[in-house]
Amino acid sequence: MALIDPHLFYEQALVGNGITHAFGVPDSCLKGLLSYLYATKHVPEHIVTASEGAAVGIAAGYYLSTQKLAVAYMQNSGLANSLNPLQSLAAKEVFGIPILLVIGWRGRPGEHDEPEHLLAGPCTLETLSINGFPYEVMPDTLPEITQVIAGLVKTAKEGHTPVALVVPNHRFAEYRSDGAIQNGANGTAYGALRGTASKICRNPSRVEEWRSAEESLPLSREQAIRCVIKQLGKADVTVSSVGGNSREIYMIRKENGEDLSRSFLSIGAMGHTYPLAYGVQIGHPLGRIFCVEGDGSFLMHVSNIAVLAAEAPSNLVHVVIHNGIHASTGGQGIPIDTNNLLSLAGSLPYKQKFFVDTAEGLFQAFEWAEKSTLIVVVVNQSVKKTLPRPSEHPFELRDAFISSFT
Ligand SMILES: Cc1ncc(C[n+]2csc(CCOP(=O)(O)OP(=O)(O)O)c2C)c(N)n1
Repeated sequence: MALIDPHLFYEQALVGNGITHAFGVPDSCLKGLLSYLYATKHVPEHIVTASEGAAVGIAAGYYLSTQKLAVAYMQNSGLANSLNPLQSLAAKEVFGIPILLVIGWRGRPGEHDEPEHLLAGPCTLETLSINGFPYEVMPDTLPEITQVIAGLVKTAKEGHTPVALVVPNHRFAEYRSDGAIQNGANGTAYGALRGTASKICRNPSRVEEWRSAEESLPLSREQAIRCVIKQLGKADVTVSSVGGNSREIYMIRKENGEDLSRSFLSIGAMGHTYPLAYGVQIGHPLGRIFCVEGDGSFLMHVSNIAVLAAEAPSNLVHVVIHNGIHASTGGQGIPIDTNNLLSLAGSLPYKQKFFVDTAEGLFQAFEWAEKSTLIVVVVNQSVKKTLPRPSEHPFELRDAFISSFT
């Protein structure tokens, strides 16, 4: 089957059907298309949102002011995040707002996929149909796709309803533009990181900020995670977020010949890592809990942190790894620059906050953390091309983790 060229998809299947705007959270099935949009379309034509529900919200508002359909894109694991605004804002039973959902289909029946996709995958079409959202699975050729989207747009407009194009894996060709977006590097986010990392600012009243005056960021995500693992005490555990963060912890633990009893790898549930770690802490008052989370995951449900962090105990340390991108899905930027991310983080009610970008700064923060703590570590965007995925069944990982408390 020939792979679909993202540029032709955009021009023919979307613009050809009157759609010029797209908002959403990245997904690896849609990687080629999203890398193309990220490199060539800018706000407000293309907006990477913090959560899938926000994409539906923007698409609904855009329709209200333009009477034009927009794309709200997402991975099927994020469909649940978007169901509230779909059901209670856009649905034909409420305001009847046409939106084209473009949904990456992980865990499609018959295809091998990771455990976190095995429930949502087979339910995806059913979830759409029980909610009354008409859908089509993306066909193989561009003319067929263009025709299917024309039909969906017609249904959406006539039926005053969201509709969905469900996209199986490996359908889009990779987008390449003179190497500009390979391996996660991207103009906007990287520029923002470089620009703000070159100053040292110390504001002990609210945040301890030790960032080097170097032009380039010395640490990668992997090196930052190595620092976390290195300083763990005997009773300390990690709880880590979806994607590369957990896979790097897995890799390092294996390299060290350690079992996984002191690391819970939360392979799904993007955005819910801090509440998960908070829950672990309730039954683990003695050791420290290091919650290791990517900046995309941190942003997705940051309001949970606003509620929890003030009362969080002294043994919970939240390490947010700020690389400015969704590295695990191909490097699409996160929708906030470093200054704003740090301002947001600085306003959250942890008792201690550290912003660092070197190993020395990170180790110092670990040493000084003695209350509910946030450490934002600003890292560069280099990642290994391939990272191991846990070969153990999630039950095995769960039981190993549980065994460290018994
Ligand atoms: C609810 C939900 N939406 C989208 C995804 C797809 N997804 C998997 S990893 C990832 C990127 C995570 O980014 P970040 O937390 O910044 O970590 P990084 O990959 O940069 O280390 C995304 C969007 C998902 N797993 N779940």
